[in-house]
This record gives sequence, C-alpha cells and structure tokens, in this order.
Amino acid sequence: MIQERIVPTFAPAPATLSRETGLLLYEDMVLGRLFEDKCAEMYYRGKMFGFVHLYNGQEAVASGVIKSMRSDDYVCSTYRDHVHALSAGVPAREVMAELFGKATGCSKGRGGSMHLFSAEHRLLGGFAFVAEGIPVATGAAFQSRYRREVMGDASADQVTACFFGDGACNNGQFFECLNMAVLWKLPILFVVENNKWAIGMSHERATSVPEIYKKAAAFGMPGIEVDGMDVLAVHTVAEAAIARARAGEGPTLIEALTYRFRGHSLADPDELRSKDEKDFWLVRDPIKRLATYLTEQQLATAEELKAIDRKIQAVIEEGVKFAEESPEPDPSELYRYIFVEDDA
Ligand SMILES: Cc1ncc(C[n+]2csc(CCOP(=O)(O)OP(=O)(O)O)c2C)c(N)n1
Ligand SMILES: [Mg+2]
Repeated sequence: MIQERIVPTFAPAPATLSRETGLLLYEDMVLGRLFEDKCAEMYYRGKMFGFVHLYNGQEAVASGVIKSMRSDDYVCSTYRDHVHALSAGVPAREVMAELFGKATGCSKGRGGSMHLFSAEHRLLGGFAFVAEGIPVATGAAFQSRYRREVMGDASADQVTACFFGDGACNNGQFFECLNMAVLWKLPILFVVENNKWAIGMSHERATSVPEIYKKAAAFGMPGIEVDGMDVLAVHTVAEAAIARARAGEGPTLIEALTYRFRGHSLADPDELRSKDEKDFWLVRDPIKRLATYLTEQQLATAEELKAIDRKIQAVIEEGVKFAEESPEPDPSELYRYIFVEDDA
C-alpha cells in the first residue's frame, strides 16, 4: 500500500451549502473537465499547436477558490490555465478560439494555451515560466491596496488569487513575494496546487519540507492545508481567506492537495507515475464526489446533474464551431496589441 498524503479531518458543513452554490460549483467543475477533454481531442486532431497542459482532476481548486470571489477580483494562473480562465468567466468559445490561434481568442490568437488573458475578466494571465505569475499577482494585490489607502479609492477592495504548482515553491519568487505580501498586508491568496509532480520530478524529492503550507509560518502568514479533491473544503477555506484579505488582514497561503489525471502536457506519455498512485487519486475524482454529495443530501437529482452535463457539452461544441469558423489573425496586424493604445 502506498503512503499518500491526504487531509482526513475536514468535515464540510452540509447545512450551510445551498442548492444554488452546490449546482454552481458542479457546473463550473463540469465545464472545466469537459472543456479539457475536448482540448485533448482537438490537439490530437491537429487543431492546436505547441504545449497544452490540461487540468483534469484539479477542478475543485479552481472552482472552489474562484467561485468564492467577486467578478471584479483578480485571478493569476500558470501555463495550466484553461480552467482558471473558464472559472473566472472567460467564455469557453474565446478560450477555445485562443487555443486554435484565432483572432477571436481571448488573447486575440497571439497567446495560445499558455498565455490566456482577459482584462475584462480580471484574468492576469497564464505564464509559461514556472512561478512567473507570482510577482504579477503580488503587484495586482499591491495596486488594490495602494489605490484604496494612498489614493483614497474606497471601491478598491479587490482580492487577487494567485495559482501555482508545487514546483513553483522552490523558486525564489515564491519566497520574495510571500515576504512582501505579509509586510504590506496585501489582499492576496497564494494557492498552491500540490499535485505531487513537477513534470517528472516528484515533489518529495525536490523540496526540504514537503508540507508547503508550513512555509507560510516563516513569514508570519497563515498557511492552510486543504483537500484539493473536495470542492466544498476548498470553497470553505477560500471564503475565509478572501474575507480576511478584503478586510485588510493580509494574505493566506493555501496548499490544496490534488492530482492531475493526465500527463504533464499532451506531449507527455505519463510513464513515470505508478498505477497504484493514479488509482489512489482517481477514486477521489472531485466531480463524482460532489455529485454524490448533492444527490445524497437531496440538493439535486441525478437527472438534474445530467442535464447540466448536456448543457455544458453543448456550450463546448458551440465553442469549437466558433473557433473553427473564426479567422486567423491578419498578418498585417502582426505588431498590433503590443502597446496598450493599440488595444482598440
Ligand atoms: C523557470 C522555469 N523553469 C523550468 C520550466 C520547465 N517546466 C515547465 S512546467 C514545469 C513543472 C512545474 O511543476 P508545478 O509547478 O508543480 O506545476 P504543475 O505542472 O504540476 O501544474 C517545469 C519545470 C519552466 N517552464 N520555467
Ligand atoms: Mg505540480
């Protein structure tokens, strides 16, 4: 029997979960899952180029955190960014068009899979370099506080959620930004998606203290470990951290224990992880788990959940059609969108 680190103690508070929130979280996770499955299909059909990193298995983290935020809050991602973008409200058709390199994509076809961006949805970006988004997110949190306290803009109470992987936590930017965020009491959530692997490097082999949440204590920051396969647990932890951030009480480090169900990217044959390990995590599928919970608690019927699945499948099919029918960026516009004044 393999030893897996999980959080056995979390007991969700069922009485406080409304049907509305339960269904919102379910729909958002299904959107993430079915979107990624469609990406795999389109990639292998040659519709997408470059590296494509899918998020299957980790949906509870994006949905649990982002669906606890306001629509004017900021989200910062990594190269594994499709589902963060979807949870932040970027329409599936615009994400799909971006992956197809089309002019109607959320980054106008200039970014592709690893560089999704939407000013409208406060998505600060996907970033190809490991840990690259952490200082960007820290800067976003800084400007909220600066606008509110120095410039007197009372409406500037936005919170930033910064997502990154276990592999990013051995990078200096992680430590530097944690320090600044506490020092300046920035309204930010550092959300580590600990999926145990950085490509083929096991987290246990790469870091001195594998419990990443414990590193927060060195900076005087609350660090919380959460079951990243349980969307209700993530949602509960995120709500508390967001409330603290919005109240001016500073940052929180959340370590979500999760697992990716596919290889590192669609180019990865995924031969390094053991079958035992994969099986251990597959049975913790966050979508199945929430579906079971919602039906057991009689918050939804199996038919209602199936209807959501069908609705989302239609949204994704429409997104593929939109992406396929959209034009390529015009070569005459090669230099457009480099400077902000061109963004018209
Ligand atoms: C600065 C930097 N170094 C190395 C790489 C190559 N690289 C791409 S993804 C990755 C693994 C990162 O793993 P993790 O942060 O755990 O995120 P996950 O892929 O598990 O979501 C590495 C090393 C990179 N993109 N950037
Ligand atoms: Mg990882």
